[in-house]
Amino acid sequence: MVAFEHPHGMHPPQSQWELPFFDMHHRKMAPRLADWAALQSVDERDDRAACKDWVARLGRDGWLRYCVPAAHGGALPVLDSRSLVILRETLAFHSPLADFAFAMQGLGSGAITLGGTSEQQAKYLSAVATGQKIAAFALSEPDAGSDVAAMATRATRTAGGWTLNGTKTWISNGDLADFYVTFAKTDPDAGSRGISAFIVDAPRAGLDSSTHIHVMAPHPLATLRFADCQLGTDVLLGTINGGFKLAMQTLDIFRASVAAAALGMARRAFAEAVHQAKHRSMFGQHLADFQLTQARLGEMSALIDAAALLTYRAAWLRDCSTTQGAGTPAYTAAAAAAKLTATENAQRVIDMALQMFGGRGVQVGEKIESLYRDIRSLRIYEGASEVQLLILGKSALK
Ligand code: COS
Repeated sequence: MVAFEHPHGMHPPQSQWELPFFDMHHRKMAPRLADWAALQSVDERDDRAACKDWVARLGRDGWLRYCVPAAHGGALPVLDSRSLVILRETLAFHSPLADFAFAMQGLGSGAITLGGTSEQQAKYLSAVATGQKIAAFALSEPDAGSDVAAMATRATRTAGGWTLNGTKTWISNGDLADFYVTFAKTDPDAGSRGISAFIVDAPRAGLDSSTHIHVMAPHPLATLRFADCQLGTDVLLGTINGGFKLAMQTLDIFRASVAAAALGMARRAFAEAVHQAKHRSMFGQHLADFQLTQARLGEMSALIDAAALLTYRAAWLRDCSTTQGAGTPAYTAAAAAAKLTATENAQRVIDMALQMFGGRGVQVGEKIESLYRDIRSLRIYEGASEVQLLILGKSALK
């Protein structure tokens, strides 16, 4: 499955959507999206401005509607994991930042879709679907990344609602978002059973998001500092002390889509490598004529296929389960296997592709060079590879 040259740039392969995991509406949507993405041109030198631009375009042209259910302006009755997979794979093929902008609308609003009241859903979800509100998910802390239950941010009840104190960090869309779904301890001695979720509108007094974090690939991140931040009574999301499970259920949905983003980047690197192999002359022949090159392309192709099948299986399992993301053990393990395999395999595929470019591979401005930086964080965020291994190990022992 090789990408092909489109008049407006490289086009991702489409034959994977014929696999039995997908339905007719997926097969219709995918090429429309690929055509749309190929026509977009966004100046990505400033990642914050670019992210806003992508959200506006994705909202204007209806793609963000796949981040919310139909009752609130969404494209389909419920969040459909296979549509999310197609969107992320295709967007990441063209622009990892476009994929990021799309994904954050879903991850940032996912807990509202799963656990919000009808008032909360009405207030936020249709604005997320049109791109009028930018969403964020504030879970990680300086001393609580993989170990979510160790978080120290504290929410205390007041006469008027809640007060938040603490620090969240590595927050995607930090200082850009209109609201943060924020997790905080409401019963500090109860571990994972003492965490609740809150919807925090921004900007607001008591919330400082001015510390931006710069990373190796464009990605708007910031630290959030809550200092006696006063919130009303209507901000509690889901049940009191039910925040850990809500966070895990939200991550369950989006982990399979992170796998899809990694897959999109791997497919792009593979397409670039095939193009390079066919066009690069060396020792009187093309790179593609060397068996070494053919073997390398074969290895890349197998790594991509393995990642794709696990990713599509995870999405299909969730869409076809009656519980729709309620964290069934089989689905949680399938999403973990997909995220682990697709991100690790994509890193290897991109590295192999870069090697085929020689010096050009590390030249700033080359697509393969930016992919090499773009892929790295996917092995860390939304559950590092080690967390996915733990989930799979626990599941095996059950
Ligand atoms: N869906 C629903 N419930 C879940 C769940 C899921 N996917 N995973 C765990 N739970 C429940 C468990 O059933 C358990 O419930 P009870 O208290 O009723 O028994 C509870 O949550 C605690 O589960 P567990 O003991 O497995 O939690 P741990 O503290 O050991 O943490 C890991 C488990 C490491 C898997 C979790 O903390 C994790 O996913 N960490 C990574 C977080 C992450 O992705 N961070 C990135 C932030 S977003 S970029």
